[in-house]
This record gives sequence, structure tokens and C-alpha cells, in this order.
Amino acid sequence: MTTVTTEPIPGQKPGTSGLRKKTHVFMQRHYLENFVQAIFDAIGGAGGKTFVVGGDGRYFNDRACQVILRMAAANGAAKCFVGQGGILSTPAASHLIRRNGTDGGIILSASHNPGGPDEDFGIKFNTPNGGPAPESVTSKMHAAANEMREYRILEDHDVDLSRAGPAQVGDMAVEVVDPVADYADLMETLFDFDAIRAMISGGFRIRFDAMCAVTGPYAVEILENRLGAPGGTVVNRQPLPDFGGMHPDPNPVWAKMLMDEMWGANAPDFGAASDGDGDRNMILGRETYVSPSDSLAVIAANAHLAPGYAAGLKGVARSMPTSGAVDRVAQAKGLECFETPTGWKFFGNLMDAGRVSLCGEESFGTGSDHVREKDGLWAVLMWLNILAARGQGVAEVLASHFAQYGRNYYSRHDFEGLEVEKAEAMLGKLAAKLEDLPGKEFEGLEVTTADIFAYTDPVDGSVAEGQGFRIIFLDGSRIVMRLSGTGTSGATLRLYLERYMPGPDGLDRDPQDALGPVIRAADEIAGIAAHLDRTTPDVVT
Ligand code: G16
Repeated sequence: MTTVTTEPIPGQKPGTSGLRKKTHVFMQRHYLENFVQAIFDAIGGAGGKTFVVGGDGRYFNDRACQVILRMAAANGAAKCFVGQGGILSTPAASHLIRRNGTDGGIILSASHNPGGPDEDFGIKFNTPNGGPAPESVTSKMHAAANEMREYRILEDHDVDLSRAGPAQVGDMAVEVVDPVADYADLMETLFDFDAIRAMISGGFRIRFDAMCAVTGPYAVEILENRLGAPGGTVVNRQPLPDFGGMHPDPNPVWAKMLMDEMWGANAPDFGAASDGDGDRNMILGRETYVSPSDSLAVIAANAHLAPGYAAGLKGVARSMPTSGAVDRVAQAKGLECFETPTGWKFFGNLMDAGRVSLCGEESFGTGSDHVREKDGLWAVLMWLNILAARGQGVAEVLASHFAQYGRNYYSRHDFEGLEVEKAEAMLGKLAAKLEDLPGKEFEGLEVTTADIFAYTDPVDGSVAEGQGFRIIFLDGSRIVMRLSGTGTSGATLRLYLERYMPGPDGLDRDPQDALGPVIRAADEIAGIAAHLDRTTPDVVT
């Protein structure tokens, strides 16, 4: 065991979801080690503790796992559960933490960001409840990293992670576990696999795009092996260190291959994709795109059709930028509905306290209290269960949902690769004029509220400020703006747009068209084109 002298490295500040940087930054001397030591220091040391370790298999995942194991051993940890090959999807890691009652887990992933030596890497710590560390913990990590003078590591051979079974690093026990089995078993307890199997054997066709990322083996086991979908249902199924050059972000832009198939001749009945670490999902029907906000609302309205949720939901929560579609379902069903800042970590307390059992975000994240992370395949299975139980297709389910609740037209426009100073200057000017906006009219829409969202956690009273700009209009339309907290270079402006139409007319318009006045109002109010020199967003979801 050696104690290595080091120095604080600037910039080790976790963002929306852990520390994300370019891979070459993580591969710099001491970079990973400093942060791992900061994690252990922030949780009061690793002595006698147990952890889960694994990641999405991106470039450097294998080396980082070995470093973490040797550092955990040198810091006195009793045991680590590691996914075979160093692989664990984020929801599977969350499940393993909870199932084995560990003191937390270290997950290696930059989620939906591309992977490879020139792309992105990331690391995050999940607490014993299986969820992402809250800000009270991540701020301690940042503080510890800023003071870092030495870290502890064991000089040892690599652990053989290629086979499941027991192993040893110094005095620390290691258990290499099948990354898929426990997770797939959990899914069988939540959903009606018989009904889904019957629907598939009746000719219902599925395409699942794993985007050469971590969900390939999970989707093959669940959809093909356990549910009987034909071989080849899962495409891009082999996890690769660079995701085969794909950008594993399941949205209409990056999952283009799947979109083309779903809009092509002889399209399958159902399409879905997941991201780098398996926690995001995109749901599609034939020529039908389900916006994540609508998906959350449809699930809230129909979750009782799945055996694991037959008793009804405890309550629901959505991130502030997510549309209010789910609020309407909650109101109709008499459920508590919470609005939290962006970041899955904000749902943890609500789930632990038994206040909510369904959560969702516009950023293609949906999940329940079966784990403490969003869960891509869970959302896919929930949809399949709903379709099987209702005997309807995706488009029919959506149409009947809109007919009942009205439609919250919704879109997110991303402006990527911005100069940080320019983006901040634009938002600074917007902040200065917020209090003058109420009462003013833009594109025929009157502003009623303009503020910067702050959240007080109803469970522990912690306060999160500066969580995005909100401009709300008299008819309920909404503009939200914030800078992404998951990028690794420059700034990304996220512009969220929403407009409600009660129906019965006007429920099947093109969202960009329906949102036209809100989009123009956003530019008029914030001066996006003028400040950023951009007229077209890079990604529209
Ligand atoms: C992470 C968080 C999500 C958040 C998303 C987008 O997702 O876990 O809660 O909604 O980032 O964050 P931002 O808008 O700041 O980029 P993931 O899938 O990247 O872990």
C-alpha cells in the first residue's frame, strides 16, 4: 500500500450528474485518483465499507475500475461488488447497491455523451439508497478535491474481471457479478411478462437500438431471451469503448437510424433506444414520436396496468423544465405532484420518504422507486406492458391520452458549443430584466411570472437556488432557459418551450408549429439570435 503525494487539480466540481470531463483529462496523472480519494474522504472514509463498482464500458472504463478497486482496498474497504468486465448499467448499479445494502457505489459513465480517447468520461458516486449523491455530498467531494494532498493506493496485479465469482485485492474481498441477471429478475417482478410475450408472439414487432452502449446485453436478455422477441430485435447490441462512433443519446437527432426505420416502409410497431449507461429512453411508435414529457404522463395514467404498480402510484415528480402534462394526470387521480430542479438526485428524498413512486424528466429520463436512478429499459417494458394490457398501439394510446387530458405541446431547443462568456452574458441580461416582464405581452402572450427557479426539498429542507429561468404566460404557456450541467466543453443553452391546448381541436399539430408564438417570444425576450449569433438550434427534441 502506498500513499502518493499529489496536489489539488482545478475543476473537480461535480455537475448535474457527477464529474464529467474529456477522457484525456481523466487520464492525466493523478486526476482520477484525486477524485476517487475525494469521494472516500467526503463520505467519512472507506474503512470497513462495501461498494458497487462498474460503468458503461466506454474507453478507460476497464482501467478506471482497476484503479478504484486498488484505491478502495488501500482505503480499508471490506468488499466491492464489480460488474463482470467492469460493466454495469446505471440502473443495474443502483439496484445492486440496494439489493446488497452497500455503502454506495462508484459508477463510471458520461451517460449520453460520446466515448473514446478524444470524447468524454465521467465518474459519480451513488449513496446507500442507490441514488446519485445529493448536493450536500457532492459539495464535500469538491471541497475534498480542492484540498487533496495525498491518496492511498495498493500496488497489485489487475483483478480478473472477466469471470463472475469471488476475488481478492489485498485484504479487500471482491465479488465479480453478472451485470444483467439481478436486473432482469427485478424487471420480471414489476411487469406482466406473460402478456408482453403473448403480444410479441402474436406478431407485435419491436426494434430496440442499444447504440453500441451498455444496454445491449440487458435488452438481448430481456427482450429476446425472456420475452421471445426474434433474434435481431436488438440492434447495435455490442457495447463498444467508443460506442462504434455513435453519439449514444436517444433522441430524434442522434438515434437517426431508428427514426428512419420507424418512419420507413414496413416499420416495426414499437421502437426504443437507450443511452450510454442505460438510464435514458426514447419511445417511438410507427411514425410516432412520444415526447419524454408525454411519456411520463401516459405512464402516470396507466401504470396500474403493470403488476408492480397495480396498487396505484404514491405520487409523481418531474423536473421543472419537464412539461406539465403529468400534473394533469396527477390532479385527475388525486396524486401529489412535485416540481424539482433538473437532476435525478433531487427525486431521491421524495422516493425514500414514500411520497412519490414515479419520476420523469424531459431529458429522456423516466423511472420509479424500484431503483433510485432513471431507467431506460424499465420505461420500455412499462410501455410494452401498457400496450399489451390495452391492446392498442403507441399512436392510439397517445391520441386517447390527449383527448382525455388535452395536450401540452413541448419541445427543447439546444444551442451547443457556445462561448461560456456569451451565454452567461445573455442570461445575465435576462436576469436583470425579469422583474419588468410580468404584464408585458409578446406574440400575443401576456407574461404573468418571470423568475429563477429555486427549490426547497420538502423532506430535508435543503435549498437549491439558480435552477433555471422561468417565464410563464397567462394561458399557461412557458419558456424555460438554463445552461446544461453535463457538457464537457463550452456551454449549451437549453431552451424549453411549452404550450397547452385543451382540445378537442388542434391536438395533432406539428409541435414546432403549435409552439411558434412561444419560440418567437423566447427570442424576443432573451435575444438569443442577437447575443449568440445563432438562429437555428443544434438539437430539437
Ligand atoms: C443527467 C441527469 C438528469 C438531467 C440530465 C440533463 O442525465 O441525471 O437528471 O436531466 O443530465 O442535464 P443537463 O440539462 O444539465 O445537461 P444523464 O443521463 O446525463 O446522467
